[in-house]
Amino acid sequence: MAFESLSDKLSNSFKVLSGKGKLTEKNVEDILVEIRKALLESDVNYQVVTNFLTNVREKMLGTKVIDSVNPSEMTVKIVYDEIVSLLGSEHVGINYAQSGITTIMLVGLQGTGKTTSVGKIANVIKKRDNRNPMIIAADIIRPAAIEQLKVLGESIGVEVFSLGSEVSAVETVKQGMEYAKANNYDTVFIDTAGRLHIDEALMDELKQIKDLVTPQDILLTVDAMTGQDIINVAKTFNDLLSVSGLVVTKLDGDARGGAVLSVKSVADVAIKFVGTGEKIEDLDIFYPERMADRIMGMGDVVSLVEQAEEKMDMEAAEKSMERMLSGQFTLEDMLTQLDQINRMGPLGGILKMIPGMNKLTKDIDTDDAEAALNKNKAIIYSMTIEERQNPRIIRASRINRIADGSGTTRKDVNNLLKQYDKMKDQMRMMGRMFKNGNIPFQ
Ligand SMILES: Nc1nc2c(ncn2[C@@H]2O[C@H](COP(=O)(O)OP(=O)(O)OP(=O)(O)O)[C@@H](O)[C@H]2O)c(=O)[nH]1
Ligand SMILES: [Mg+2]
Repeated sequence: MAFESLSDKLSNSFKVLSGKGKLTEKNVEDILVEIRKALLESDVNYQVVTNFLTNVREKMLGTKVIDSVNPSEMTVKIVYDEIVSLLGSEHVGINYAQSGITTIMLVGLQGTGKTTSVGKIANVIKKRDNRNPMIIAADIIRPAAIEQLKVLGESIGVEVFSLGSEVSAVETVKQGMEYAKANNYDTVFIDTAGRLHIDEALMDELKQIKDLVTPQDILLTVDAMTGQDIINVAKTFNDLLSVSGLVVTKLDGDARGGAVLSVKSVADVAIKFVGTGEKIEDLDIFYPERMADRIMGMGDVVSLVEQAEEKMDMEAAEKSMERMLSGQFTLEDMLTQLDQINRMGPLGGILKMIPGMNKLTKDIDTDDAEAALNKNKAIIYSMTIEERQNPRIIRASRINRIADGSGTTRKDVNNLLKQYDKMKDQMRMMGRMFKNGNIPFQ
């Protein structure tokens, strides 16, 4: 399987941090050296590696280290996110036409898997997207190409249109499109001829076909086994034809995988499909996260990442709870809480259990609640720092100023202050319960 050794090397590099309680600049540099080695040895493009490490370093040094999340978990998460972003972040699907026939043209060098991929993708969209596809055999160069396609089409129940090898590819496509229209097909695949190298004759023919039908998708097949070369191939095809997506084939082989990791960021073409074997069902629709899971090579990387996030949230929640329960609750804390509720973070659930806060958040799912939250935030924003930290000084004249400043009424400001007083009392009470050994919220 491709990426196997990259996976091993990455997992090994994370070990540099195991047992380390804290992230220092020194151990950040240590692990970056290891990650760099892992990427370069796996054939990731040099420039891509450099950018990758810059981003990881920045995130590692910029992330507040939280005691309960160990540095190696944090690093796994940061590297994982960076790989996802390298792979394009977003899933890009087939670019179906709003109306009329969607045409998908497959291009690529000889033997990279054009014909096989046409069959695989036609099969998938027929079943999954309920499309009614047809295939045009526009490879008239390789003697057995038409026959290969016909056998393939038959095996998936998709009609293959061909005019034999005596009629030119462009003419075949022209008549094929008319045939598709007359027969109510909604998706047409064009299987084109491959060449050993990119040459003018090939590009001319592909351009003519492109100009004739203006396909919604031009998918370039690249063979993962050919390594860094796929970057140049992708760039060249993209320059000449404006490719809309890549089909990376033969990822089931033992390709080092680095080129696949680099191609999106260097050639700026999204990967849309991945071929994982010779059989018709050996096709993955490309999702950056899934590929990142695979590259990280840790079956449980996703749960690891989730756990790390959860722990970070819990830690933040506990810290703020501690403060509040020790009676240090200020309007500033309240503002932070309102912000958190706004973001609907996991803290929302905990906050809802706090008496008092409950009132402010009870209609949390409605637009009204959102407006109320924002109003309360606006009121606190209109206060001075001193007022936020010591709300007792807020009397009549200050209330007028705050109401004016936040575009609210005196009543709104008074309500917020009452709410705050109540919360503070309740926090104090709970704090005492806590000290007496009772556990709140159970
Ligand atoms: N292992 C593996 N083999 C594949 C994959 N995709 C294609 N192949 C094999 O690669 C070989 C070439 O595939 P084709 O689909 O004929 O490639 P092509 O680009 O149409 O080739 P030409 O038409 O000759 O340019 C065949 O033996 C396929 O079975 C894949 O994802 N994994
Ligand atoms: Mg072919």
